[in-house]
This record gives sequence, C-alpha cells and structure tokens, in this order.
Amino acid sequence: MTLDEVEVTRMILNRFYREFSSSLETDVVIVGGGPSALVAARHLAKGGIRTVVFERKLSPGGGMWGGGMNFPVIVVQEEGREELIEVGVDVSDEGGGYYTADSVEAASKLIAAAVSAGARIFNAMTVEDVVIREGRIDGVVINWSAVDVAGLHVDPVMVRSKYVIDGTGHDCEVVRVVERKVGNLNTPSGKVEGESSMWSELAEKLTVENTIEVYPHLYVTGMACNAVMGAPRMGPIFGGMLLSGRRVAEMILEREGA
Ligand code: 48F
Repeated sequence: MTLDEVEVTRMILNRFYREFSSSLETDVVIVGGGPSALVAARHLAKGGIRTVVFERKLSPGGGMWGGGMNFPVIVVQEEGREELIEVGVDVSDEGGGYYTADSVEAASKLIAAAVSAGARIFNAMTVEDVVIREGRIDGVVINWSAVDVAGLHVDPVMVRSKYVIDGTGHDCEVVRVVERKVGNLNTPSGKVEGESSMWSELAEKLTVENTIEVYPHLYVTGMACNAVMGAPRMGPIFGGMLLSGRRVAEMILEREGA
C-alpha cells in the first residue's frame, strides 16, 4: 500500500460527514462533556436513545481531570462509587464511607464508556444558542469553538433534538440563554437562582434533587442543577455529579418508555 495524503484528508472528511450528518436529528443533545454528562450519555445510549454530546474543549471530562486543586484524585461516597466501578475504575475504600479514585483514570473511562455505549461525542464545538418551537426546546445552535475563541464573524448551524440536557457546570450556559431570551424557567423565581457557597454534604444531595426539567424539554445535570436552583457548590467530591447524570438519563428513558 502507498500512502496518499489526499486520501487521508478524504477519509477524515468522509467519516466526519457521515457521523455529523447522522447526528443532525437526534433524541438527546447533551451540552458539555463533564462527568455528569458522560454518565447520562452512557445510560441514555445503553437504553437505545440516540445521544449526541457537544463539548467546547478538545477533551471531554470537564472538571474531573484535575481532581482537587490539581491533585489528581477524586472522592466519591458509597452511593456514587457504583457508577465508577461499572466503567472499570479502580476505587479505593478509605473508610468512613469515603472512596477515592484516580481522576485521570475516572475521566478517561467515563468518556470511553459513553462512546462504547453508542453516544457520539463531538469535541471542540460550542453550543451558543437553542431553538425553541411552540414553547419547547427543539434543538441547539452550534459553532466551532475555534471560531468563538478567534472572535470570527461566522454564522452557526443547528442540530434538532427532542431533548437537550445542560451539562455545562457552574455556568449553566444553556439555561442562561433561555433565561435571557424567554424567562419562565421552572425555578422558584422563574430565573436562574445562582449557585451558593460551598457546603459539600447539602450540595451533593441537592444536585440529585435539583436534576429537573427546567424548561419544556430542557433538563439540567451536574453542577448546573445547583447553579440553576440556588444550591451550594461541593468541591472535588463527585458522587452527586455521577448520580445526577444517572438521574437525568432515567427521567428521559422513562418519558420515552425506553
Ligand atoms: O463543569 P463540568 O465538569 O460539569 P459537571 O458534570 O461537573 C462539575 C465538576 O467538574 C465540578 C464540581 C464537582 O463536584 O463541582 O465542577 O457539572 O464540565 C462542563 C463541561 O461543559 C463544557 C465545558 O468545557 C466542560 O467540559 N461546556 C461549557 N459550556 C459549553 C460547553 C458550551 N456552551 N458548549 C459546549 N460545551
């Protein structure tokens, strides 16, 4: 075989075209590829729901890679550790109900498991807006992250989906767009309540409780849940993130009868 550079280019374009064009109309778009999103993507895809993740950065995994203050270790509790064990992460029992894992192993295995389950992850793409039809979310508006970073004036394109999940973490970017353009969120004030200061125990419980449909067909998962509902942050403990990802997947799977 002789290697032809143009063939290499053609293969990249053809495969990308195939995969992107089959993702233009899908069941669920997840915005952000952090830990909660990756768990949600895996469960949804396993349940036969067509799931597409758009991640702004080159690497999905969000805030998990850096553990706590860049010490590459994460902590989970009893309830959360199952999600790590299921994807083959080595979890150490530290006693007293605390468990630890290597943050690099955890992030990479959550990504690999979501892809193996059938979720499609597009990296380096940013969701900048949503599509709303008849009072419900109908898809997202995306652009290359590089266009965004360079500040180029390039119009975005649109992907249609039955449901959108905001997994953008502290910034809850998708919900912020809906707040700005429409308002009327399913929160006490109808607006984003804003995250409060660190309180790990309460925050961990509330992340799961606050995993809600915040606007018709728009769900939140992970840290975005507490940011939207005015609950505290929790620091480098990840059980709540993983369980919120599972919860949002269960909500959609149930709704779809899957
Ligand atoms: O913040 P992030 O890790 O989400 P999470 O699942 O987890 C939070 C924890 O990492 C941590 C914590 C732990 O207890 O509090 O903060 O809630 O990941 C969010 C991902 O979304 C991407 C961003 O690059 C990151 O990888 N993202 C943010 N905005 C957009 C986006 C956007 N508009 N379009 C695409 N991706």
